[in-house]
Amino acid sequence: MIQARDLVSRVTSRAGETPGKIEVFTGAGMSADSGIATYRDAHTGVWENVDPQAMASIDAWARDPEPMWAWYLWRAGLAQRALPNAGHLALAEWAQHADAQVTVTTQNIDNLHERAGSTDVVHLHGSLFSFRCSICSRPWKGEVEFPSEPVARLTPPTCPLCKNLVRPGVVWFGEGLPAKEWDEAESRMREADLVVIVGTSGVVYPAAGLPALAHDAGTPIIEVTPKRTDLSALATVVLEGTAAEVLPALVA
Ligand code: BV8
Repeated sequence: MIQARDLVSRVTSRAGETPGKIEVFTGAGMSADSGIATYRDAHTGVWENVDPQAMASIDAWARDPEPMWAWYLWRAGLAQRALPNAGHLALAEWAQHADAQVTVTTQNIDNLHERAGSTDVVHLHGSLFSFRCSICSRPWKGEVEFPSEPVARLTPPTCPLCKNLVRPGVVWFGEGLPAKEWDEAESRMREADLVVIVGTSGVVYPAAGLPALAHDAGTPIIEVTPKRTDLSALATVVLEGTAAEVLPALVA
């Protein structure tokens, strides 16, 4: 932790100079302490009970959208009932009080960073709380009820403009990431003076390739994770522990 604190103080104590830039890159482990299952942790991963290809891909939607719509609304309800954890709150606190610019780029589709008070959060894989027409892509802002229990099927609404099905505003496997968010994430990684990676296995591309941009630029990287990941080799220092334990200590 000493080395991590030294990396942080080098960025935040540039009195008189332009404030340092800290980019925080988060994955499902960031929300684990809020009770939201991660994707790949064996005993709890959200995909433990669901086949990822069956539920998070375009052809699954084309085949049968109703189970997918039910699964996403259930997950949105889980996320809505979850609370930001001490890790989310520490990051929001850091952005408000550090004399550095702290930005968050997340692979997560929950809204816990925002609800903790982080302001400029980039979502690489979309959000459980945004919806759009599956054909004309018009944003859909209608009323939607999140089920409190998992249900097998729900019928998606239809787009008022073209009458096609409304879909979740998330990125499925085989789909490209949103261009604006991707470009923003790339430039943040390239311009950061320090990168903090929290709670991602580094398995899902192209998002998992982002920290390499910072590493190639010689930027120090702190990784916060309970166990080593595919990204640990890029880290200057790996802080073993959970987001809710380590981030408050690091920010303090
Ligand atoms: C694309 C939204 C092309 C939906 C998600 C073979 C090799 C390489 C790549 C591929 C390949 N085959 C296919 C691909 C591409 C594929 C991919 O990467 N597949 C992987 C599985 C191999 N990628 C894609 O399809 C992407 N699109 O490539 O498109 C293209 C380009 C242009 C035009 C058209 C097409 C799209 C990927 C996005 C998929 N959508 N989510 C939904 O959620 O339903 S991905 C999903 O995984 C989430 O976003 C999640 O965040 C993300 C990454 O997972 P992690 O966040 O890392 O979560 P994970 O469980 O893995 O890890 C959690 C970590 O936290 C663990 O390390 C754990 O130890 C740690 N942890 C646990 N507890 C805590 C903790 N840490 C801190 N505190 C704790 N308490």
